[in-house]
Amino acid sequence: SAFEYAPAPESRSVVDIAPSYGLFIDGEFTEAADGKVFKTVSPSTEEVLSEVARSGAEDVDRAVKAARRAFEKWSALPGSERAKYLFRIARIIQERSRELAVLETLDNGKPIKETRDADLPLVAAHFFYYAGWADKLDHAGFGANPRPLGVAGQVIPWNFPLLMLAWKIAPALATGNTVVLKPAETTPLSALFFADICRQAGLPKGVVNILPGYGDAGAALVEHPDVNKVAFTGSTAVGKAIARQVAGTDKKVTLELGGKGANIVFDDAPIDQAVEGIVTGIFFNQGQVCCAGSRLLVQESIQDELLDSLKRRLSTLRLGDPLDKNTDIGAINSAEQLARITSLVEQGAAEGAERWSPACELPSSGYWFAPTLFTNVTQAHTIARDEIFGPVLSVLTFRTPDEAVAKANNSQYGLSAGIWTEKGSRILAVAGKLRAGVIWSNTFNKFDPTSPFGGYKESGFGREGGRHGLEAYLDV
Ligand code: TXE
Repeated sequence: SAFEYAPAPESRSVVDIAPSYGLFIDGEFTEAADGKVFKTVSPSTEEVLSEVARSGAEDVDRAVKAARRAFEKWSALPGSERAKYLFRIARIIQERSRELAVLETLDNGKPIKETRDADLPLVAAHFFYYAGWADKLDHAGFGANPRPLGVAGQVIPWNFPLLMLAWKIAPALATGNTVVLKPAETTPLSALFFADICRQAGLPKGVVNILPGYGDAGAALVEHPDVNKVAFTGSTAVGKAIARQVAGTDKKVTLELGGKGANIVFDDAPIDQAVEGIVTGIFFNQGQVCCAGSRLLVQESIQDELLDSLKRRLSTLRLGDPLDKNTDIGAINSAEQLARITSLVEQGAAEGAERWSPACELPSSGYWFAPTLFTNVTQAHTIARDEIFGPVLSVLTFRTPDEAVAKANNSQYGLSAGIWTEKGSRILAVAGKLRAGVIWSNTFNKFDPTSPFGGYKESGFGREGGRHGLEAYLDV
């Protein structure tokens, strides 16, 4: 079975999960005003992990009011004082990273290898990085005395729950804003754990408020008249709805939406290295990554060799218990997401693309999808156009660099791209023509807090990360 090679898994006893959690408003955990709750389940087992208070409009109002009250003092603190809190939060995240990694893996379904080695180090790095900015804002070219915007309403998705929280909260606090954040309904636990870390760090009450709940709570937060800045990561459909909602108000908004990244492999690329990059590009986090390299564009002359090698590599991927340190492919985050992936894959086959998966037994409970490769894909196919957000790679071919660029840019999205070649001049020439916010060469899905991240076209607007990420939270 998928579990037979599993050595002792990282134990879930590493982290205490309470049977129920409240909302975090004004430094206290509290019930929802209407008493509503929802269950959060582990996608790999369907076990109920906890029952969580569900925010409604009244809770949003309470939280925004608390954030507004806290804003007066927080924004008046010298940057060096705000930095101390952020450094403290960063250090506590490091100290508690084992608990957080297990918690995130349980609530999200992603492999412990990823939460331990990618998510958590990046989360801490983000807080360290923005802590370093807090006392330097006057000297960073924003002009004298740049001002925070006020209360930031932040809505995040489930694919990198804690990392998306870090991308949103760290720059907001460094610049003197206060925050009301709504985590996704399928992954509320690490954000609530983070609320506890804020208390442990002695963060003043109301500076950070966490409102677990559904889309209605997100919409109420975006709508609230006392929210000055909206930051959203999620689907393009909801991003457009939010853009409509804030149009005609004075709210600032950044949107980080879907993608259909092209991973372009030229005939001079080292094949083994490219195969690793393709695998990381689309199977990291089960492909539930906005900047995933979900379209492989391979130069026609090396197609056969590359695909043979890729198939051999996919046959070695281990799918199963996400708490097992050897697991490469974990569970899909929810039944809804699994249904979305399944339906797009069926459509791909129905439209005539050729489907291939390695032999791979799926566990009997939980939400699972085998790594999947589609060849004979044309640009007209739905699987070459729509974001699947799953472990599914669509392979297209090209003959010339210009054709590669044209195909890569033939998308409603423009978030990420990859270029594999030994020729430096080609990297620069091709990168200059790609309409994507993030372009990797000879690597993929590498993240760094110093680098701005965000999309062209329907992948959204605004940048998170780096110096640019501060601008979104300042009046300059
Ligand atoms: O996204 P939603 P879903 C893409 C991916 C995926 C698809 C659907 O293709 O298959 O979106 O995923 C909150 N006002 N991405 O349905 O609904 C919601 O509660 C305010 C790409 O999960 O956009 C959650 O907190 N908020 C993406 C968050 O929005 C609303 C990551 C995201 O959920 C709302 C996730 C509303 N009207 C999905 N409706 C990426 N860019 O990485 C929902 N929400």
